Formats: sequence, structure tokens, C-alpha cells
Amino acid sequence: MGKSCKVVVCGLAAVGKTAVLEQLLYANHVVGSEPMETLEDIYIGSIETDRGVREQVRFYDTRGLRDGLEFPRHYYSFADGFVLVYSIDNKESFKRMEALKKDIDRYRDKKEVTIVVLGNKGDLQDQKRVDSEFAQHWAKTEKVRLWEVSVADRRTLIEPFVYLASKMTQPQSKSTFPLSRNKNKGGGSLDS
Ligand SMILES: Nc1nc2c(ncn2[C@@H]2O[C@H](COP(=O)(O)OP(=O)(O)OP(=O)(O)O)[C@@H](O)[C@H]2O)c(=O)[nH]1
Ligand SMILES: [Mg+2]
Repeated sequence: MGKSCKVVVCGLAAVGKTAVLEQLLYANHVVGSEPMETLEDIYIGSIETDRGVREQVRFYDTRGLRDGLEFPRHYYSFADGFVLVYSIDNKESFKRMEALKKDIDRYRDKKEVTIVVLGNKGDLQDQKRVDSEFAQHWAKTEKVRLWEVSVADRRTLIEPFVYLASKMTQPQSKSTFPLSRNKNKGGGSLDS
């Protein structure tokens, strides 16, 4: 098993952060069950990446954001990845998610962080307040991947998390290192 990556799951209160994690990892969340406000919980997951390797991921399920509550900055410094959750029936939750994305860009310590965005409660189509195209357009400009998902349909959760685990554990591609002429002075045909 590879190294353990740290992923912070965050967003407005009651958008379904805990439900997403429990459904993904244990398949045991009953939608509409009595909500329990999270303080902080850690889940250890094992996810098979698109390279067919199992990777261990530590998920930090955080306290839902409410009015007057700022997201604690210490989360920005250790995370390898973020799952930003909003709920498609709540415009305010999309705005909070956008603000979180901005703060991640501003405060993150690590050079490489992977961000995925989940528009949860996709089953509530008749109460939809966040337009899908608008959301996808935002994601494109921000260069992040966004999926509309529903805890009621566990299959919708798989792709975002496989993508996240695969991206975080991706081996450094050699082609991303520039071939420097100066540093290769010792020899090799590239210098001549
Ligand atoms: N219809 C519907 N309800 C959902 C979905 N996901 C979660 N819920 C419900 O939304 C409520 C809140 O879910 P939680 O998982 O506790 O939300 P949370 O974001 O962890 O809340 P905090 O920890 O307080 O921030 C619960 O009643 C869930 O059953 C979904 O995809 N569809
Ligand atoms: Mg929770």
C-alpha cells in the first residue's frame, strides 16, 4: 500500500459531507436520516486508483460552515487534497464553496493539491437552485473537476473519489521537468 494522503472535506453545514463519506466508505447512509452536526472526524479509506493500485486516504470530515464561522486555516497547510461540497438545492452553499476554493488558493502550503467539487443532493432536481451549466462553467475557469452526485445513488460517488486518489498519488511525470542545457554540462547529446 502506498503513502497515506490527507484530504479535507469541507463546505456549508448540512450539505451532506458526512453522508457522502459514510456512503462511499461503508454504503450505510440512509438519506434523510436525523442529521448529526460534525465537529471533526477522520475516516480512513482505501481507494483503488485508475492505475489499479490501492491507496490509503485519510479523510478529515470538518465542521459545517455557518454564519460567522470561518474555516480553520490550519486545514490549508497539511492537505494533499480537498473535497468541496455544496448542495444543488442551496445557492448559498455554492457561494461558500467558491469562497473556500479562493482561500485554498491563497493559503495552501503544499505546491500540489488536488481539488474536487461535489454538487450533492442531485436527487432533489425539483428543488434545484444551482444550475449545472453555470457550475460546470465555474469549474472550468477554476480548473477543477466538478460532479453532481447524490448520496441516494452511491455509484455517483465513485468516479470523483477515484479521480481524486489517482491524481494525488500520480507519479511525477518526467516530461514535466524541463531539460536544462546548463545543468547537463557533463555530457550528452542535448548539450551540443
Ligand atoms: N436528498 C438528499 N439528502 C441528503 C443527501 N446527502 C445528505 N443528505 C441529507 O442531508 C442531511 C445532512 O447530511 P450530513 O451528512 O449530516 O451533512 P453535513 O454536511 O455532514 O453536515 P454538518 O456536519 O453539520 O456540516 C442528512 O439528513 C442527510 O441524510 C443527498 O444526496 N440527497
Ligand atoms: Mg457532517
